[in-house]
Amino acid sequence: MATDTGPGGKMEDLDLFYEQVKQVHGRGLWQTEGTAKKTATLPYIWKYQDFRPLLFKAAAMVPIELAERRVLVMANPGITSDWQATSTLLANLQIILPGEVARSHRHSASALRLVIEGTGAYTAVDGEKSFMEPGDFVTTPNWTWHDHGNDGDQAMIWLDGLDVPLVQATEAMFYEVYGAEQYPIVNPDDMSIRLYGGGALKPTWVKHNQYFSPLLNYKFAKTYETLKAMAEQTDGSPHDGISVEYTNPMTGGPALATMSCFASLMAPGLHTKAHRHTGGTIYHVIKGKGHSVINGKVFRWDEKDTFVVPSWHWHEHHAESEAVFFSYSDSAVITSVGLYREEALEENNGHQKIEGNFEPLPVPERAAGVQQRREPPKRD
Ligand code: GTQ
Repeated sequence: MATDTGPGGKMEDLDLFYEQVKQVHGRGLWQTEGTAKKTATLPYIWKYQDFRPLLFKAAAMVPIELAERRVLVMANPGITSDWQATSTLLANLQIILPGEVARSHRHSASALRLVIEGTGAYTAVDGEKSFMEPGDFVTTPNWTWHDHGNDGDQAMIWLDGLDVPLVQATEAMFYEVYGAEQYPIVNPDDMSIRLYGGGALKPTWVKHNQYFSPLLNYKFAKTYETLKAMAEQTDGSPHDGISVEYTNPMTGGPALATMSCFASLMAPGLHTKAHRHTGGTIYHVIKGKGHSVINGKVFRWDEKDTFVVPSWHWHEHHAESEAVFFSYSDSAVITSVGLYREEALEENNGHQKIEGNFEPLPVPERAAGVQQRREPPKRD
């Protein structure tokens, strides 16, 4: 058996060598995809008109006690797992009917809500109810107890953003169910809005040195008013229009440590210039209609649609009416570790060459069994 072949040894010796490395659970780095690995996340759009009837069907067919959260995930067809919108984030639609409660639990993943329709439901975070209205941006920081309830008389639907894939990639995922349906209410309703919702004014006597914002609900009325006031003064960013970040009022940092969250206003007819950056982003259309061009493809959007611009993809937006986007990305994480990178398109006055329209993709084959599951998995 030849074990020492010298440089450029015979093929059969190399095969033997690779086999020996494999037997000890090793691999030559040059045999792997290594740094050539490309992202899997595809640019994609999920139409609300497709999902809304299915959410109501889910509400009729799947009891909330069974589902724990009655949620339909928007699964990126480029990603092998069956429930991710990007490599690091989830984008889910949750429905809750009048009188229902989605029981209390907590997890080391953080969550956010962007309310789509209905009023009268709340998210309770560590014993404080925050009542939700369309366009509100609601935070559920990591490891806080949270349940949802609907005290109103209409179904309520919102977009859930979570950083679960990111947390799972670091193997830091923890999950716990509370011992009762709801965590006890210990604070007045909407207390955090009164304490921390003052915009540039922060309370001096509070020491809040957590990783996340203490403000649980950024009301849409206030966000919209701020955006409109800014629009009287400026065109804002050439790439994103009048665009603001939801911040932690105590630090000026991101509202959630792992997810950067933004609202953008675009005037009717505005056509932004293309750029690309790291930080795969999920956009939700709060208001308006138009289209975005992502890596040369046209994605038409209407109110309440959700779409993904993956990391390092060229994108520009064209608002056909006044449009407001909510967006979130992992850029809070990548910026903090020096991985943020951005480039503006120089040629053609900053506009991409159009190569065609987005077409929905066939549903990919995923790991056997994954799509057949009919009931939620049992958890410890
Ligand atoms: O509302 O707590 O979409 O735990 C996925 C997991 C929502 C929630 C989701 C969750 C929640």
